This record gives sequence, structure tokens and C-alpha cells, in this order.
Amino acid sequence: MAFPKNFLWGGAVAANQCEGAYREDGKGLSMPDMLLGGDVNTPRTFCPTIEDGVFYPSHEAIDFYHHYKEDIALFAEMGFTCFRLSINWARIFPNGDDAEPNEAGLAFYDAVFDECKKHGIEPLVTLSHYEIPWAIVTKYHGFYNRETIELYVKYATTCFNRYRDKVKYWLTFNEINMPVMEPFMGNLYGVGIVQDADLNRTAPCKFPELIDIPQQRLQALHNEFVASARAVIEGHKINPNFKIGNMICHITWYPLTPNPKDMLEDQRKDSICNDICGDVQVRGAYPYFAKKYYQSLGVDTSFMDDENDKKILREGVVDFYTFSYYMSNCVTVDPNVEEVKGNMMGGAKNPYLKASDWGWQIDPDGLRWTLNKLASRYPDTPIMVVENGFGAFDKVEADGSIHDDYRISYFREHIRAMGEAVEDGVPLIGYTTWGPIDLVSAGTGQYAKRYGFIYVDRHDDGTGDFSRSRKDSFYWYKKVIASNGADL
Ligand code: BGP
Repeated sequence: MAFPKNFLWGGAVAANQCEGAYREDGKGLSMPDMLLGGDVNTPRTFCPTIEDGVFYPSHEAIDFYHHYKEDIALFAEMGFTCFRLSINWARIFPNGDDAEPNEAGLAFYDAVFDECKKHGIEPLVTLSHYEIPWAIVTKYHGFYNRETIELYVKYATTCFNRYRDKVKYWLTFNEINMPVMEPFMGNLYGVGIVQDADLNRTAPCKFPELIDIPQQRLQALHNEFVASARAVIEGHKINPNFKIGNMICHITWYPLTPNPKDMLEDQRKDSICNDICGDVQVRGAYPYFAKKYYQSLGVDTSFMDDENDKKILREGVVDFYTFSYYMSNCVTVDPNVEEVKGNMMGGAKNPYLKASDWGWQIDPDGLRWTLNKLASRYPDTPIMVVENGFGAFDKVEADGSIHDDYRISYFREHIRAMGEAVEDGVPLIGYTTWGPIDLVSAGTGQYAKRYGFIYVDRHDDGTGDFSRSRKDSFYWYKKVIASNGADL
């Protein structure tokens, strides 16, 4: 396998899914702090108040906040050269609009980056990984309000200045395309919009009736694009050596049949889900079909014509393209075919693929397909796969070992497919697996959906002592990194 020299190998986490310490050292609440656990069939309950006796998985998560030295040492033992993590916005600006940043929050990430450096690990930092401060949701109505652009730019430049010499690789927003794909995740996690007049209610938590207003969701997404582009522009002024990227949740779609109607539907899905955001952030402008699509949802698109915004988008294009890849899905116009319904995106069942216990279809060749598609759509743009992984139930044997051969086989095939894409000529610069250590699932809030090479003793009933142990996949990934992807 011809992975380039200096290829970045590592793993990726998000603050809200691993740190815990949700009120420590001055941290404010952020959106995920208001979500309870669910499972593959039960969506997460949204709870706009913090209530006694209710289990919020993110509040303690895996307690990375107090275990980061141990965890980074374990990553170093596997040979990581890169660690993707996010800064929790509400640790830096607890109320979103504070005049001064919270020094204790800034100091925590100093310590984390110093620890990475000690082990020769390059941090890749996501500024916003579904962690919008709760106060911005309640007071500003998330990114629907243009003032939130200013709050984000202030937060981003605070981080750029503080970590100017410690961090080179940045991502502006995690999975920024969620609002064009999935209204629930897109509103709550993506743009921070909750349509609920009774946010301070004391009644028991319930699943919110999702009120989705496309005008608000898509206008808020536009504001995120502007915020991201402004961050890119400001970041390059602060340190011209910064590499600032986007991050797309790439859902790879196939037509279920060669019926031209399926082909058209497939093209439509791919364009909407993946290409609108990719084009804005890499090419600096909306693709031709975006306006018509928004208008078909009844959206007044005049915000897309603002000349000043257009200029910012053109000037704030990213330095590299990154994406998450877990699965592929099929599309068809035939309403009678069997569906796979994951806890997020679903589609028609692909007869050639198996799925995880959460209904995510396993498709390594789809990763090669996707990398080639991206390389041809965005020529001369370095690409990085910043999330890829296999959520599964793990069994701890009597002697404490965990034989996760299913996870090894998932990664083996996906790394093989990436190597093939490199041989095809794709300018791939790095790979961070999702959840190198078990953490809270974003989609379901479960601990039981485990991704790690490192097991964490923590469970959905809130028990566990947070101890860490190495799974079989830990030793396997170490070998892969040591051989630069040759020994699979
Ligand atoms: C991505 C998110 C991550 C992560 C991952 C796995 O969409 O960026 O935060 O959680 O999906 O999803 P889940 O946790 O639902 O299994």
C-alpha cells in the first residue's frame, strides 16, 4: 500500500462525547448537555432543563477531562501522529456572549495540546463539534441570528490566538451539512435551533415535537458558512501557516437499480446532502441547483444573493477537505423495497452489504468511490478522512480481554480501500478513526455502542469506574500505523 510518507494516522473524538466535567472550571452548558440517552429504536430525549435524578450521558462521559494524560499516552503507544479533538465552545465562552474568555477553559486545552506535543502527536482541532453554548440557543436562537456569526468569530479568533504555536490543523464546524440532511440533528446539533417556547419548563423531560422551519434551518446554515469563511480569513491572518478545513458527513448514495429514475434520484440526493456544503466551502459559492432546491421547500433565498456574504464565501475557502464516512445507502423511487433504518440516515437495503447492529451498512469500497469522487470534484484539494469506525457491542472476557475481530475486519477493509484510492491518485493526507477510545454515541447517547480500540468501563445505567483497557484492535492498529498501512 502506497500511503504517502508523513501520512497522519490517529483517532478522533469530540469534547461533549468524552470530556465530562460538564460544569467544572467555569464551563457553561452546551446543547448536548441537554440530551438524554436513547438506543437504536429510541431517539434521544431533549430536556431543556437540568433535572435531579435524570441521567445525561454527556455530563460525565468518559471523564477525559481528568484522564487526558493517560488517554493520550495510550494513543501514543499505538503510534498516533495525529489526534482530532474538539474544543468545547462553552468552556471558553460559558454564556456564548461573555466579554472575556474563561481562563480555566483555555488553560485546560493548553495542557491537552502540551501533552500531545510531548508525545509527538499533531492535534487536529474542531472548533464546533455540535457544542453550541446553550445560552446561544435560548438567547439568540442559534445561528439563525446573525449576531451568532460574531460570537463564533470571536470564539474562533480567541482560540487561534491562544494556540497559535500549538495547533496547525483546524476544522471550523463538524458535519456542517447535517442541516441539509436531517432536520432533528441539523436543528439541535447543527445550527442550535429549538422551536419551543417553554424552554424553562419544569415538567418532566419529553421528546420534543420537532418543529422544523426550513427557512430558519437553511438561513442558519448560510450564517454558519459565513462564520466558517470569516474564521478561515481571520485564522490565516493570525498564522499564515494554519491549515483550516471543512468537515462533511459524507453519506454515499447508490441508485438501487439502473432505472433512470433511480439514477436521477441518486444524483439529487448526493447533490443536496454532500455537494451544497462542499461546494460553498471549497469552491466559495453555492452550486447551481441549491437555490432551486431551497425554493422548492418554500424558502425565500434572498440571503443567498447578499454581495458581501458572497465575497466572504469566496475569500474564506478552506485549505483541505475532510469528511466522516461510516456507510453507504441506496436510493430508489420504488416505495415497496425493504429499507435499512439506522439511528440516523437510512435508505433502501443494498443486497450486497451487511449492516451493523445500528443499521449502518458496511461498505469499504464505498470509501474508495467517495475519495475518487471528491478528488475529481475538488481538484488540488488535500483530503482527509477524519471519522470512520464501527459501533458495536463488546464482550469483556473473564480475564479482561476483548476480542473485537469484527472491528479489526471493518478497519482492515476500509484502510485497504483508502490505500487503493491513494493508488488511484487521490491526494489523501491523513486518517483519524472515530472513537479510538469508547465514548458516548452522538446519535443514541449510548455507551453500549462502542467504537474504541480502548475499552472504558462505563455503562448506560451510569455504572462503571472509568478504567481503561486495551482491546485486540489496539494491538492491530498499532501494527498498521507502524507499517504505514502496509501490514493489515
Ligand atoms: C458522527 C459525529 C460523531 C460521532 C459519529 C458516530 O456523525 O460527528 O460525533 O458520534 O457520527 O455516530 P454515533 O455516535 O451516533 O454512533
